[in-house]
Amino acid sequence: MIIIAERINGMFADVKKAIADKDKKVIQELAKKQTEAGATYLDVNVGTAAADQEATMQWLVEAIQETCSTPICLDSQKPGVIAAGLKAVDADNGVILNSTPLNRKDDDEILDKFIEMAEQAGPKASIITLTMDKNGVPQDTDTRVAIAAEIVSKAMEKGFDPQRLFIDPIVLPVKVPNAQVQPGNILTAMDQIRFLSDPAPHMTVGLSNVSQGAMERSLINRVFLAMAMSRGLDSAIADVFDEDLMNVVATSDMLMNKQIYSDSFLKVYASVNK
Ligand code: THG
Repeated sequence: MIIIAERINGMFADVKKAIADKDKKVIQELAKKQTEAGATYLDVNVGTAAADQEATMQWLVEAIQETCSTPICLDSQKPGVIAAGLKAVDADNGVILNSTPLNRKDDDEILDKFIEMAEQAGPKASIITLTMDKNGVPQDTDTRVAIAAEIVSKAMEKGFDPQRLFIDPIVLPVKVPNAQVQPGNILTAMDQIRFLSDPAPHMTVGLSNVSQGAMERSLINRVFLAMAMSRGLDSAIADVFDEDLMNVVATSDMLMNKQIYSDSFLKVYASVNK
């Protein structure tokens, strides 16, 4: 399971303040701790408050790379902010460009831009694409799958290996009125998205979205993660500081035969994924 640690995001008050104060230490501490907790990648999102998003992205990447070599997941829907991050990022280490829709009303070519930036960054660069287009976020399974199919075929046309694609079916908070059907729709979409190419494209989700505003957040996150992993989810943007959640990751990998069973499988998972 590819775990993208979510905490370096300007949506969190401590990160927002660190950005405003140019306080590297807070960011570096989060980078190190998330790495120790099992992060495969570190998500980096400047949030909405940053005055200059491009300069902030670059500053965050530089600060992180001074203290750890965990690959970075540049999180912005603005190609310019991704490009700024790429200037500083060590792409030979691996990098994810997160995220682009299939297309957007004001930018029909956004997916092409992300693919081009990933190609320029080198063979270890992947992209996360949302099953979303100029009409917005689909609410049903079929539209999600149809958009995912267009994403995969566009990548193939451009000679971009589908294995460098992470498809994100967009998880919405279960608590939103009338949205309670969404988690089920997403699982059904995953059943189909995994067969769009062989080998399958990666699939990822912003896991914590599902429990936003709800009680029992960790429980909701954990159960949805286990359900999604059984449908082929092989990556998630998640809270690595939630030990129970990380144990669910290890256990689901073991139950899905991705890691050999031993009585100490939890410890083995933790040591292999440090
Ligand atoms: N898909 C992709 N990228 C994403 C998302 C996605 N990036 C951002 C986000 N969604 C994933 N990251 C988070 C990070 C935090 C939370 C949810 C998703 C979260 N934050 C607390 C909240 O809103 O309640 C903030 C708490 C605080 O302020 O302290 O839940 O879907 N590709």
